[in-house]
Amino acid sequence: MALKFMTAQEAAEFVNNGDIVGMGGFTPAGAPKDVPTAIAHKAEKLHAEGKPFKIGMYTGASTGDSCDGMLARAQAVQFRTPYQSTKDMRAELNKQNVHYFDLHLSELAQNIRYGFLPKPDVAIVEACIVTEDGEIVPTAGVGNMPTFCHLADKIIVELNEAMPACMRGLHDIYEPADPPYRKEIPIYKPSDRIGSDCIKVDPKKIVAVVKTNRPNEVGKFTELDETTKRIGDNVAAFLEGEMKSGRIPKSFLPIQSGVGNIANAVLGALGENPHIPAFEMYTEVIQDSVVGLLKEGRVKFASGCSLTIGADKLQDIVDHIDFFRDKIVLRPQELSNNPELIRRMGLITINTALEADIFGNINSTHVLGTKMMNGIGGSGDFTRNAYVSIYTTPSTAKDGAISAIVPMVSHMDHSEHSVKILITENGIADLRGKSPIQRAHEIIENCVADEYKDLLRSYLKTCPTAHTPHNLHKAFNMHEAFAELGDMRKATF
Ligand code: 0RQ
Repeated sequence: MALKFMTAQEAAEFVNNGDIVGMGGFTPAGAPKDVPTAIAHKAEKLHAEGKPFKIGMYTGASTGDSCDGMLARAQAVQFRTPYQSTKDMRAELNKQNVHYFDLHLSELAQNIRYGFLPKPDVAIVEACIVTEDGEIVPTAGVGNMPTFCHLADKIIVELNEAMPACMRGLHDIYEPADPPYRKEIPIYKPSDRIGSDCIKVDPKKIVAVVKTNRPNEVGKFTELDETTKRIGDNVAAFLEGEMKSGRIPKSFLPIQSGVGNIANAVLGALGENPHIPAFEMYTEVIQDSVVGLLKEGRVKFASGCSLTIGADKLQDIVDHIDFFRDKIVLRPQELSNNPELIRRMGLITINTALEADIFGNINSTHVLGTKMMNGIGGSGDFTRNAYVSIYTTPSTAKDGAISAIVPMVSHMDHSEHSVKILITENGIADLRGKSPIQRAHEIIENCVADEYKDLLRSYLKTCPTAHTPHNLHKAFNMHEAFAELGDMRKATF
């Protein structure tokens, strides 16, 4: 069946007001670009004519500005899940113009298949190869592409000529059966492959193929500073100690590492530590630092859902594809973040907190308890099922006006039951086997910034004795001091 090539504007005509669209890719890597932009322009035109136009939007994780940014600015999104990180989408959902629900990334595909959420009408996916018999080869990110393609009635493919066909073979596409028919997912180590190298669809569903030529809109990391470097060194020191004490096997265990500047810095530090053996990664986002570590042999294998790396790094992989082909695999997020696999392989998980409390509860998502930052992403999938779960954060934010460690988190994503280790630039709090009050002392003495230690010690003194001592009148005094006086140091207890 001949492929129907057309422009992005023509393809956008397949998307109607009220449709639910499943966008392929994961992070800006592999997310569609030209068609979402054309949908945004279509929305603006219809709005100017006084006509309604909004879509529901499923993705893998975040996307780039040409997708989330354009659609947010065009007021073209009715609801959005499971993760986002662009400035304008964040602003729209915090204004409640977009109904956003934050979901564990491993769950979206099965939630749609189970009927908890409506199926997508249209899948818009980026590919490096699409064939007349319905083979679609993803590019740098997979996300929920297999399920979106399988469930949608219409598929629009962006054939991105900036993404070479030699990427075929990097992917491992597999969709688990649903209960009561689900069986064990037969991945026992990060390099195991269990699926196919492409997504196979009924070619009749491919209603449009749009040729594009666009690099991924992956942002740059900020340079390492003293704080991020010290956090990285503390993570490396902790893991080295665990290995020496025999709690982590000498052959080491696969690492998962979260998104952002801190996560990138931590991986760099692990790579540089001569006492940590070369390791494997089973993670969702393969960030910039991993490419260098693969080349140096410090990372032996990286299984992920996306290559969320700069254009120069992606080019490096393409230029040396024979070297990288047996060292990288990209899977759907249902597999990269699968609780069964995380528990089985014994992942060391390292994620970043916005805020932690003195008892070890973590807020990954809500600035000062109310404003959504990005979303929980995969952090919950990994933390809850880890061999050992680590949270990292600089001890302060906004030049010290915010302490990342507070009496009570203003929103909770990961509870004390799942969080085992907290690490800041000041040190390591090992929360394993400790009661709440013991954890509070461990965190205050080892992790909190010096300028906040006395404040948190004096908070504890105001708390009536109880298993988890809290003073409900004062638990948010530090947050209130920031809201009212611009500085948590001005809190009193
Ligand atoms: O603000 O951007 O205005 O400077 O938050 O903070 O220190 O640059 O941290 O880039 O590593 O991101 C948790 C957001 C950290 C990320 C989060 C302010 C701070 C700064 C960013 P500015 P940094 P990072 C797998 C895992 C959830 C999803 C996840 C995230 C900005 O890691 O989204 O883990 N995680 N997924 O100044 C108010 C505080 C603050 C604060 C920091 N306590 N209060 N503002 N900031 N602490 C990957 C996926 O799921 C795809």
